Amino acid sequence: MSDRTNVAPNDLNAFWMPFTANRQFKKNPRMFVAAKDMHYTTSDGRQVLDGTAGLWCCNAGHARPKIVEAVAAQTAELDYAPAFQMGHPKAFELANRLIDIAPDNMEHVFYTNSGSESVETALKMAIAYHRARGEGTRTRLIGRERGYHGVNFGGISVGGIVKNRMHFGTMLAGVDHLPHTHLPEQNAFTKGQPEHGANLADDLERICALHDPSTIAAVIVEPLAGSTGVLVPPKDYLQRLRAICDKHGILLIFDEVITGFGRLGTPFAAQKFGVMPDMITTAKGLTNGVIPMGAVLTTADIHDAFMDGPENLIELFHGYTYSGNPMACAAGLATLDTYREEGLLQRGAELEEYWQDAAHSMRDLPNVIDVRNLGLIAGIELAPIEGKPTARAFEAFLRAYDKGILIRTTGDIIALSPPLIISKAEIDQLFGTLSDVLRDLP
Ligand code: PXG
Repeated sequence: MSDRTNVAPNDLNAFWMPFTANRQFKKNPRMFVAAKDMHYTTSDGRQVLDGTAGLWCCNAGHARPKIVEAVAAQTAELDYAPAFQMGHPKAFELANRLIDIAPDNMEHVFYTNSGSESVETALKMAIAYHRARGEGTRTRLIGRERGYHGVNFGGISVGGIVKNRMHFGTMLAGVDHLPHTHLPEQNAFTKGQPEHGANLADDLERICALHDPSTIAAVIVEPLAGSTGVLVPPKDYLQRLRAICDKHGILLIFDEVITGFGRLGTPFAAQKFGVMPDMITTAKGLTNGVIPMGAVLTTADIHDAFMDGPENLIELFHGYTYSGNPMACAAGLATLDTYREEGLLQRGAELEEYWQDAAHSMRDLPNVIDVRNLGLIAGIELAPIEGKPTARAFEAFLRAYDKGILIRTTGDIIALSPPLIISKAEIDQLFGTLSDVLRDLP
């Protein structure tokens, strides 16, 4: 690999990196050149344990043989098929396989290429669904503070991450937000779902009273908020949200871009919490992160509302050049095979307690002000350095990388979400190294 290690600083200039401190990175680049199972190989030949499944997407680990072979074979067999007015068998097969593992009320699949596109698709479907049923006044969209729904205009409008919104103007009109569910005074260091905060769902009644329910199309939330720093839903919170949506004829969308595909020990978070949404947005683990792909799952009720009018007319004016791309479908099918053969969609439940104990063993380390967890996710919140928010966690990230573990940070929160193939010994290594890092942090 020596030929790939000598990257002169000027060579890094053209690529404007996403969500990255570009200037810091380019002064001291961190490059991966290979990956296998639980590990990345760096350009200087080190092995790094993947504590984040890439970016919450490589749930089966890296370079898994079935997926590698399926993608390679698909390029040679059928590289691309037009997505509109044409089909190919694997797109239908994958949709059926997704419905097999999805919550019982999910019956249809619309393909996208990312989580952001899945969100845009679901929001548009919600508005168009009400219109198709003769309730065209229902156009408002309700998100939640601290929510992350990707980076497109619809997603940042319903999202609640301030930095992702403040630079980009007025965004969509007709959006409102529920309060976030972060209650550290009452819930800090809770194992699993917190006791306090279900009442925060009742704020939807206030929003309904303010705007009138007849103007509201949908509520979108992450069942467990990931990117904002792992906010586990309070007990009964999602049930209450579902009940209020039902009462007022509002669609409930679960954004399961990170919680889908086994992250919480069930195929989808909806099954873990026993709350059935009307739509589920997915991406990431759908193809193990190997080929970009997203999907929106919907009920028959939503789909059928569009299946009206003359049969030779397009029913929904929406879709992407790469919707149901053959390469992505091949990757998706091989990914689902791998999950099934290795029991990975349940593995998060089997490991949950061990993972939880390991995460909570961080609680007495310096500057740790909260530990949160569910399934194979953990959030470890650090007190910020005064006047320098995010600096402490970013320093932890850099030091962890030097010590051979990949972690993610958001604000001053460390978020961990390893591939579901992680062993107990690797969990020990992950948290053992992290505790060394936290002990020595400024
Ligand atoms: N919805 C949710 C809930 C997500 O977590 C998206 C939508 C957007 O997906 P795309 O594929 O458009 O990026 C996401 C993405 C992190 C991190 O470290 C999280 C995401 C992406 C990158 C990093 O928390 N989530």
